[in-house]
Amino acid sequence: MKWSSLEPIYNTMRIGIVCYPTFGGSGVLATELGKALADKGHQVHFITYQQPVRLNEFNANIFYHEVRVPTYPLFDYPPYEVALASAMVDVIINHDLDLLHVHYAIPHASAAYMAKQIVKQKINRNIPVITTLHGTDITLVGRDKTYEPVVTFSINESDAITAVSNNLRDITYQTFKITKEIEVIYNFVDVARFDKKPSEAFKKVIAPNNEKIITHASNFRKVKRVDDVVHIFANIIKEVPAKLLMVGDGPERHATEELARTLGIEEHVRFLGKQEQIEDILAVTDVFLLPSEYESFGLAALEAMAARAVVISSDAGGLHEINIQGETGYMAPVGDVAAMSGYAVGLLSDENKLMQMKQAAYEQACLFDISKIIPEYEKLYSRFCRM
Ligand code: GMT
Repeated sequence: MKWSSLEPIYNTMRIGIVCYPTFGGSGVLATELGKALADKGHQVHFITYQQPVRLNEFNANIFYHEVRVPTYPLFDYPPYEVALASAMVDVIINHDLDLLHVHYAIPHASAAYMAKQIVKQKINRNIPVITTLHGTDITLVGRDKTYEPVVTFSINESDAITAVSNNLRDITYQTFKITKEIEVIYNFVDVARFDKKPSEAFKKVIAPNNEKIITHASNFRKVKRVDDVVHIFANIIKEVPAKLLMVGDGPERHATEELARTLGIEEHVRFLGKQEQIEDILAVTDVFLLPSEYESFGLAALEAMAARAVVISSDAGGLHEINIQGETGYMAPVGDVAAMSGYAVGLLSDENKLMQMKQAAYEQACLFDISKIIPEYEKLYSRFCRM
């Protein structure tokens, strides 16, 4: 209950949070936000099709409502959005929610619009809807013609819109005809959770000869350029003894494992799959690689920095909004494997520089600590408080 000592700036609220329950950044962020709000005394209702992965502790202020999508032989595609909107209506009315905060536009913003209309008609109440844009809902999926009209409409119909970085806000304005203000509220990290003492026993297992530890964590989608991670690592171990930890799973995993074998470096690479205790892995990490094609923000990078790992990444999207070139980490153009390898080798060969940058990365992460960002969401919510 670390929040209870803080003075609330207004009364507590009943908040509905809609997100993807998986390991993706938007779901992680939404879950951590809900947990923090519950710790501050707000009542939080998660509405989603599965228990969110980071929702792993009991809190009397947290409620989880599972969206069930009944199947029927006629449905080649079970209508999740309809089931979700109906669940939203049920929770809004029966738990007297003050507002709905949806994370990731598709299909959450349009389902929220539908729920809003139904609640208006049923009980003549206007339920405020806040939509937080996370990245691929805008940059990859949302801009596809198949979805664009609905995405544009439902974003514009939201009572407030937030984006997780300036870069994502700008891209949203460029991509869609948005008629409202998009407010930027940066993603956050619970620094206290990630600033862990490295486990010597774990380190010994991973790097028995005190090799440097390099980590990558993602959903192994094309946008993450996981093959670049392996190529960068192959260059690193030509100069510095090191081990690579690949955390997560997704469509590119098998090809990436194959690449490690083709390059003959498989004995130095461990594919760990999805991991809930990412902070234990980050605690032993020296360098975190994130060479993505695009990152609206790069929550994984921020979590690594909070764990005192130095992030070497592409300079795509909003990554430069969290990392400072040459001070807290390094960035290079997308696909510039040689530059990212060079930065890593230079850093890992200079122990003083490595220590100094790890500390700088940690201090930078502290600027995005949960205690600084949660009040921004509360302030936003308070604009919609019922008096
Ligand atoms: O990175 C992903 O593919 C997952 C995706 C998601 O929506 O779960 O992450 C996006 O949202 C995160 C949380 O706001 C951001 O930190 C990631 O940068 C963003 N990913 C992309 O923009 C590719």
